[in-house]
Amino acid sequence: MKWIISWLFICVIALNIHAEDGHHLWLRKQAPKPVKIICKGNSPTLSIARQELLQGWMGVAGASVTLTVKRDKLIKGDGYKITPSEIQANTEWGILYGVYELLRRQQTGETVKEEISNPSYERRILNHWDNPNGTIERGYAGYSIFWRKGADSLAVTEKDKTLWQEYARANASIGINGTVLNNVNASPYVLTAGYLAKVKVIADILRPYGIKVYLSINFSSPAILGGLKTSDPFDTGVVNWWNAKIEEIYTLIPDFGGFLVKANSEGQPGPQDFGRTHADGANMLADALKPYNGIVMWRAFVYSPEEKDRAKQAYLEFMPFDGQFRDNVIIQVKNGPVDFQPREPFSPLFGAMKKTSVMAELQITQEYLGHSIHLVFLAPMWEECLQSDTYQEGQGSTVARCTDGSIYSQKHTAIAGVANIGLDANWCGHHFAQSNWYAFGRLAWNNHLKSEQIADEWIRLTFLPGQAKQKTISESDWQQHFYVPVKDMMLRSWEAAIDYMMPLGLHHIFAGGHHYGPGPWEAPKGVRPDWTPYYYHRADTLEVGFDRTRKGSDAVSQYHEPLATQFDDLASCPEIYLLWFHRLPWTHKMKSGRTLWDELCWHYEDGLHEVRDFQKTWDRAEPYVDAQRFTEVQSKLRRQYRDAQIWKDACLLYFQQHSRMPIPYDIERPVNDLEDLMKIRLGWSHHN
Ligand code: BDP
Repeated sequence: MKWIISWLFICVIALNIHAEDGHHLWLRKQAPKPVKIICKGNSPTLSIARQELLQGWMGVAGASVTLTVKRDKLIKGDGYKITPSEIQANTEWGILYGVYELLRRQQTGETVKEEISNPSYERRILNHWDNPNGTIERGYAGYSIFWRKGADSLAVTEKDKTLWQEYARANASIGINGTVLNNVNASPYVLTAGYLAKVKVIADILRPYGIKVYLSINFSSPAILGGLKTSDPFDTGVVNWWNAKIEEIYTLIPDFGGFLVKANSEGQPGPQDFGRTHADGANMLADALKPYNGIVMWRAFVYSPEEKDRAKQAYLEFMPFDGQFRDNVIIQVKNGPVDFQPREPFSPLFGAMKKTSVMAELQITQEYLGHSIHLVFLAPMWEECLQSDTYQEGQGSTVARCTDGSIYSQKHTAIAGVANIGLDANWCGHHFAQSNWYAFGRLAWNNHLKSEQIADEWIRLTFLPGQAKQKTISESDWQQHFYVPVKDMMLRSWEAAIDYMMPLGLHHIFAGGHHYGPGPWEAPKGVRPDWTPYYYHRADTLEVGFDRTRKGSDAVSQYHEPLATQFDDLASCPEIYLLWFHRLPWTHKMKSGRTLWDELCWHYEDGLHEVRDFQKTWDRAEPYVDAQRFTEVQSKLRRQYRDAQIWKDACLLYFQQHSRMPIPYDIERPVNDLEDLMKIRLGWSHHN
């Protein structure tokens, strides 16, 4: 009996090892072909490059590859030149990036001619909103991979080290070269000796993969940690405290990247507490970091309850300081002017700050896009933002070009993505959420990449025909029945989510706190008005929408012409931003000929139908994918459909109380009662 049990146990373990839990991301093992590597140098980074080639070569069997670190005028920063048999780069990291590119091309079947690839941004950074106790703000994939609660929070185990190495490899494979290890709502304690010792261990593991570590800091650290009476950036004691702290950090971590700062925002301390400005605060830290080549990423995410239009505030607060920041300060601006909503126009700060380095902050974690429950591929959203024309320096002044140094001579260029990574076996909580981590890295490397290309690569790297449930699958079958429909689903998924949550420019109508489900009925009662949906939709029996035209809050004027007029004028305002910029009667005639009310109803209906369609697409894909990932995604899609139905019913029934118009009869009737929907509080757990 005993031996049967142990035999069963061994079988279970063996099965588990082979179960496809998604941990390998887009880096899947296949039997490699033999390859000869010619490389003169020797270093930890070059050994990784060699090992990757040996373990992943899918090119011509027995081919030789030469790796050469040699300067070339056309190769910039950590860029590289590749041919099918050679990789040349200015730096070892460039070699590593070239190796990953070559292997990726072999895997996806894309050809390689001689070509040079240079990164769009010098710094391509993940922002982890991880707290020292291991929880993650807006994290939906389990606890932090860096920190944990309890007494052993500062301990480092072998398991941690392996995980950090896997993390470093995944990032390097898509060109990410920096990571902020803690939440922007920063605990001052990350700057204490115990935490810094752990940061050093992490930095040592990440270094060979070309990844620098950064920390978010709390502006009041000198008072809280140093016992000083103030944290005023003009106080000599405070300056000395930061100088000493920064020296301590660089003694441990000579290539430390710098600080990320959320100051005077949502209750965080900052220079304004002492009558100083953002520039005063940022420059004080920048001066202290300068001797070590460190940078300050100073966030522009600010708003206060007094401002009549939250969307205007970052611009109002930061524009007066254009040109006053040190050259090692970068202003980190969220893609939209409010806050990572399902869809926003780009922030008017992009391109407008001409004498200051500006970087975009994107959110990979799906705080406002269905957490790790909804399948939403975010590359199209980021592409829309990066390719938006600001017109600041004439046509073609896209957000991408205004931030990557092609238009303004920024000393440093960077882009950040708020990570969606946690301890879950598949890292991101949803197998398809991995595609957003992948997409961020690829766009940070090349801000002109198309979403379709990114989806294409990711699917081919992540779902190998050899892993499918059905054993014999021809390449053409896989293409037709898996690759094409799944790619199509990914590319439609963002627009679908907008449709069932907040179409036509509606925004921030989430239930308070969790930002998952609908709460359009929530109105200011003892809560800050700008933290309630009513502030954003302002629906009444006549109209709906936020008037940001010249007659309203005049947010349109923060955009450069011709955009200001285009957004202001109802005839030219894109309908995707309609209720963002305009307050309109329910009967307003849309381009389709429908009333605004009918159009709104149809968007909710279409969004819901899309999810139904995604379910079918995925069910049909069953033979072409392994059983575990199939079932897990299938179950998430079911939940997504149920919740999309709740979104539709909640928004239509709530807004109908105002519009007092019938839901078009061709649309499926709501299946929930508004009263019940209004009672749902949470239950929107982080995990499905
Ligand atoms: C908001 C999040 C909040 C973050 C904040 C930020 O709800 O948790 O701290 O953004 O970016 O969207 O600072």
